[in-house]
Amino acid sequence: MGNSFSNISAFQSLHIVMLGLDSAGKTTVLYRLKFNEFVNTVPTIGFNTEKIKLSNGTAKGISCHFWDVGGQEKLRPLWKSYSRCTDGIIYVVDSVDVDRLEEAKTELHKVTKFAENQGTPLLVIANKQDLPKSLPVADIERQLALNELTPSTTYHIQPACAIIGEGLHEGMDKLYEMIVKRRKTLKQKKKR
Ligand SMILES: Nc1nc2c(ncn2[C@@H]2O[C@H](COP(=O)(O)OP(=O)(O)OP(=O)(O)O)[C@@H](O)[C@H]2O)c(=O)[nH]1
Ligand SMILES: [Mg+2]
Repeated sequence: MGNSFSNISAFQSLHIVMLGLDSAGKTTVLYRLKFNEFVNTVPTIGFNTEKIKLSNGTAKGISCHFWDVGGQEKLRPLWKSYSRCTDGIIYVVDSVDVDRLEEAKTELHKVTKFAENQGTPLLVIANKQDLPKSLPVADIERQLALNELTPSTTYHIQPACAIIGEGLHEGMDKLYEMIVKRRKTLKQKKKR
């Protein structure tokens, strides 16, 4: 008997792009998921890519091909081509970097407006929740104006600490659920 997730085979790789401002913690998330340990990072010039088999939660056993693109301003023009036609977008936010939340919002809204990204499920990771001055998730959700994203965008915002990995598997489960739901909807539309 299959469960509601059975229509994505464990052998099929999901294509996931990870975006967000520089220093948000994208590469730390990537290597935490890959090696299940903290890896010290340097700013990404270009991108990192890893194939990762998820090891926990409802998405356990699902293979994902992650693309982690550098977030420095000069690299952001790359985001458009890397996010094109992916199964899911992860947007990592530094929960302490309050001064740049407006910038993070602008860049996120830009990405979700690209024609090729219409309807792509979005996981927002409110990272660095271990730090004492981290903003609560509800505040980040409001400041990023997630409810004003294009109506076709389904999203989940997940508090996390990439250093110890807290919240990452919960977030991936939610993203996976959204991807499965979207595939079902698209399949039903095709049948009609
Ligand atoms: N306290 C804390 N620090 C974190 C966390 N996640 C990442 N960091 C730190 O934040 C810094 C930037 O992390 P990176 O993963 O390199 O950030 P990035 O988003 O890949 O940055 P770019 O490659 O420049 O786009 C590093 O010093 C990390 O150790 C977290 O959850 N908590
Ligand atoms: Mg990086």
